[in-house]
Amino acid sequence: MSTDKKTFKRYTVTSALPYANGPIHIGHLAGVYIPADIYTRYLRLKGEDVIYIGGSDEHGVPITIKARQEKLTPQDIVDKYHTMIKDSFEEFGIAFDVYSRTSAPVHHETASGFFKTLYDNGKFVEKETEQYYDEETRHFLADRYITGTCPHCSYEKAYGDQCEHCGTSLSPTDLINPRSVLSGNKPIMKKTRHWYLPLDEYEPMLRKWILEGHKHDWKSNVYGQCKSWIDQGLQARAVTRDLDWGVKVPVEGADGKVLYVWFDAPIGYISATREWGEARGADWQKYWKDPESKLVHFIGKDNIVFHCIIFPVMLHAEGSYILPDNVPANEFLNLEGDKISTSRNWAVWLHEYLKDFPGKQDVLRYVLCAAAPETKDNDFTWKDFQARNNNELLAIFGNFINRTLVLTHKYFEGKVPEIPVNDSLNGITPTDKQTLDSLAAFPEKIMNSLDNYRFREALGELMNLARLGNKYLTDAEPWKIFKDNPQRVQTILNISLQICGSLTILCEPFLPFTAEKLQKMLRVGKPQWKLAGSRDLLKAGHEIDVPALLFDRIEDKEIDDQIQKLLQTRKDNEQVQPQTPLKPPITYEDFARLDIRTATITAAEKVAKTKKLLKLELNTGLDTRTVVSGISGVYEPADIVGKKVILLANLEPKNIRGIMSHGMILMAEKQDGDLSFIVPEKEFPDGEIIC
Ligand code: B3M
Ligand code: ZN
Repeated sequence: MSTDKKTFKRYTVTSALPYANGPIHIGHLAGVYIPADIYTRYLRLKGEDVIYIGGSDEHGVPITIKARQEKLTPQDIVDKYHTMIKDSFEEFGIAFDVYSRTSAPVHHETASGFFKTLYDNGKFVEKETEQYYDEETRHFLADRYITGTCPHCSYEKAYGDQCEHCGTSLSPTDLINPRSVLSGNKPIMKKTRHWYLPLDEYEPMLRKWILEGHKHDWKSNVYGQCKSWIDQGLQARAVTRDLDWGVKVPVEGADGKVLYVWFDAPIGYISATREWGEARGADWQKYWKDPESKLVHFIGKDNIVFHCIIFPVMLHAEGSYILPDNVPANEFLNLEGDKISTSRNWAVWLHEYLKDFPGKQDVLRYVLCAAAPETKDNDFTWKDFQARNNNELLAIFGNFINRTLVLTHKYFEGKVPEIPVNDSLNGITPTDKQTLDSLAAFPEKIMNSLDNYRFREALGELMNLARLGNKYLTDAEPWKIFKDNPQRVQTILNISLQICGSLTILCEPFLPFTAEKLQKMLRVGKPQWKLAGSRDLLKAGHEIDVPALLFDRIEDKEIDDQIQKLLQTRKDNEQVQPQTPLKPPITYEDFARLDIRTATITAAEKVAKTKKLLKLELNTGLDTRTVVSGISGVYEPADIVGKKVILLANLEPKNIRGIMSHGMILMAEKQDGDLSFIVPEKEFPDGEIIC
């Protein structure tokens, strides 16, 4: 990360606009909203001019599909989820300056105006192409309205814009065996006219801006994705769609067409800023147009191309906007070892958490920041949640504060004791000095981590400060010496209180609810970053309030309940999995005609120019033979040599891609396309009969 300190006058911080077609879950929080909230709270503490923008993304095919499923209008869907998302963010302490929505009139006007400017300035290319069309429902099938087999990984439920199995971004025409999501029918091709943003024309600008300009300060996952997109060659991208839900294309002859959701959604950041500014008579434009404003987009890794390439090209083409200074995208969070999935209900939903753990916002904020998927995918488990609460927040942070405050009341009637300068020990010992010096160094360390978007590291340092306090107090043992040397205890508690004071300030971005409780307990006002590390917050004689516990123990029962809930979800999912219907009965004679045997794979290689096929050499006990099997992608050739398999040995030979295949390996296949060899449970020689 770069250390050069370009200074900015103000900050414009955005976090991805969640689709208003479902509630928020821990994956969203860990990836996007918690880091963005920490960052903006930190900047506010430092007294910076910062605006934190959020809102709901209310257009796009996911919304209209959900509306169809629930037999509601798209507006009903977005109204329901926008309110739910907005309320749960608020309760969770995600402190947006504005939380808007893309169905708002101000957004339609802003997005439409933006398109019009680019259109009038000749920035688009107009093209007539043939696109998939569902004759029965009379819809063009863009993006998620079309599904089929992914040409890269053979996943059968890939969408027209992306394969969620391998992550590749797709066009509808890439899909093998495409089908309409609306009717299940095979689509036809039909002519349509659209506007394209010629990304290829901006390649030199992107190379200079990202590949040269941000090589050192952007995260390597973000930089790497951008580089690979640019190196692969950029193509013109359609920014309009044949749909009726969205921002109407403001051009004559464009009836029935709306802006592509990824064209309008990022403009939502601008509309929300405008809404914020207009509501309070503030100049909102400087947050987007003054080069001394720093624009930072917090997003998940699946949104990188839109925020680093497409939106910047739009902003650049428009001409009056700044480009993002950084796009600190996170990887994904898993839950109990499994990918979070809305459709499988495999998630911890924010609104449910808030109900199940009232008043414990900071615990989840803490755990999700401590385990944030900053550099790689990470896993959330309920056991880890419990351990981090009980062993870290409670045992280290809460315990230190509590002990210090209780002792201050016990020995000094709740008043910050003075460090005596004239006693025999001369007030401050080398350990005291070392502790105060360490304390003074913490704000800088935390600041450095936060400035470089390393939130886990920053939180780790915050906890180290609490550890420092805990150790200092434990080693000093004021309770043992008060009787004989109350003056020494004055120093010990003064220093411990200074650490409490700094924790109160420094924890605010991470644990805002705790910070508020601490401010009340210490009777200090709104925290200011510049006081952290110093001894100016709690002067001698300042009276503090009686302490209350900051964190409660989380018992096994609460965790077991959550785990049970997930196990139930897993069971439900297994039950609703549509099972392949039973085939018609066969006779024993039919079965007996199959020659099925044990065999061993002795060699394996990929079949050139195919995605799924492996050429295998098998030892069957009777002979050695070649079998071509569609297991590439699931198994690597090197991993399966030596594996015992079950072979249908008398299947008539077949020429597959120029290779004669003599038989078929029996596999178990899951609904999602995952495959597994079937193996005898005991050691078995080759050529034994399966009967
Ligand atoms: N709604 C995609 C998502 O939730 C999208 C983000 C828009 S940010 C402008 O992944
Ligand atoms: Zn795929």
